[in-house]
Amino acid sequence: MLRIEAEPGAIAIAPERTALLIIDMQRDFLEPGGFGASLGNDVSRLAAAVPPCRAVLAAARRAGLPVLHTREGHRPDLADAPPAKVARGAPGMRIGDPGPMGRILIRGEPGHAIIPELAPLPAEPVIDKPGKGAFFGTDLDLLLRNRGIDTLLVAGVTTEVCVHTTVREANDRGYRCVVLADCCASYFPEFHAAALAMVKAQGGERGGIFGWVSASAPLLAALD
Ligand code: TIU
Repeated sequence: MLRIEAEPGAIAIAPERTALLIIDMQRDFLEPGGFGASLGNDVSRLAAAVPPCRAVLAAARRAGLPVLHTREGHRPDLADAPPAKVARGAPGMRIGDPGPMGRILIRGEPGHAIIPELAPLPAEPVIDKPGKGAFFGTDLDLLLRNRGIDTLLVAGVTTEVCVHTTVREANDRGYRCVVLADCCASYFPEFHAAALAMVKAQGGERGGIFGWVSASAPLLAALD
């Protein structure tokens, strides 16, 4: 067992039952001209999460932890995109509209790709998800259960949207979640802070209401 310093208290993890889950580190959210920018966001705010994510990804690979990546996006014909979600963007910048990185938030387009710094290895599953949560409409739960995973180290963007939704879904399915604070980011620093506070609130020795929050450094120290 590895002991990770975290809040509201340290957590012991069994490496053979723990996976790293990296949420939506896609060009569409981190680079100008994609879905994140189309919603009016300053995408440069997400850049700080990339180096810690890289370090954790490298350490997880060295330690032999399963790594899974997710991508938010839709079929080219938008059959899996709820009309209410498509209608949300500004006209001409909606899901499926052409942008500088191809059609916005559409599978197979350049903007849908995971950023090169965090590119998945061939053996690492990539979960394509139509929603904010990584369990909704995907086979993520099946993949995790088949590998005997009961604990998730969660990184990615954005903290209060897809990371938090996924952590909530994971809780209801019985997984323990450790959110890696500096490996997550939001377009809104105050939402990032609040989302992390929510995870670790109402807790004690055995975690907060949604799990644990740790920085990458204690995890790296435990893994290396
Ligand atoms: N808008 C926003 O903050 N996030 C998303 O739409 N998706 C994810 O968080 N991946």
